[in-house]
Amino acid sequence: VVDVVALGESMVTFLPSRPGRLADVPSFDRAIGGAESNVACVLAAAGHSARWVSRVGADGFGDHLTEAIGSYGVDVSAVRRDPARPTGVYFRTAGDRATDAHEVAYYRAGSAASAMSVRTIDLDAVRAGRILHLSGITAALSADCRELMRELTARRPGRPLVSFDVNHRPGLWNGDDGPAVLRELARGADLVFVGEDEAWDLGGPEAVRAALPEPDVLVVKQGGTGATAFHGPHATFVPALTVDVVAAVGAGDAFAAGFLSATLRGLPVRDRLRHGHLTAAAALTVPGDLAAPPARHHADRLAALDDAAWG
Ligand code: KDG
Repeated sequence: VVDVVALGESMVTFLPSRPGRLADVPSFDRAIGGAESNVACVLAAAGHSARWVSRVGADGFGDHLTEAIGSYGVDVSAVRRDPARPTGVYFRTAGDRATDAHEVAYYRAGSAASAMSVRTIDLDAVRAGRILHLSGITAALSADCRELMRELTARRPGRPLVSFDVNHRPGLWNGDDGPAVLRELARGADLVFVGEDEAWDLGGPEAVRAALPEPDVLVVKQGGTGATAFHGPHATFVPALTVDVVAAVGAGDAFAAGFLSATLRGLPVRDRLRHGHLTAAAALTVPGDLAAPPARHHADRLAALDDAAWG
């Protein structure tokens, strides 16, 4: 049994060669992005078995994505090629370090991944892990993708532990049905990650918990402040590490990967949060989405430091 299966769209990502407005940046460096494959890559780099399931075009960018993600040790055998649709790509600006305000230009409408559906995805391959990791981005891609997400978050006996990162991307949703769909999907998950800023103005972490009683664990990420895990009657807060942020992109995925790695290892909730922060710190200090996670023995030693060291 594979440890984690992640399903979602990945894109070839173009990172700016210098700061500035999209209108002014003269050239870009190729990288890879995709919230769910980021999680799979970091988990594989951390020594877990991980599979990424998706669709890409039968084009050079599709080759690059599958090869690059495969090079992390992620199983890409269930990724399908679509001869009729392209691989999605996106461009981003470096953004402002203090506010992380950056421009993103997606070229993904009608992409191969937007044709993911209950008919075009190998559902057995998707359900073969101990954990299935999904994100709200997929639900925004097409009606077929939304149906697939509903199928994968339906509560059925024997399903894997379903992990869901809300990842509300307002620019991908037509109209304002995003929050309602995301809440519905979150209710079908066992473990939910949500950024405090995307917690739908429900009045803070406690109110979000009240609105989402079903998931066993709800993790509210509070940016540079820390993260709170709500589990049963408990709320566990762990402050974030203070790092010199280069780019916040990918940090949420790295946090989820660190938390999931510690979950797979049966560590207590406090240590799951600490491993999330340690893995996120690595991603925060590189320009792209992906950074090597800290080696397990180092991370374990840092996670075991006393509360004073953790702020
Ligand atoms: O979490 C990082 C992702 O936002 C990035 O890789 C692109 O998946 C992406 C998306 O749809 O925004």
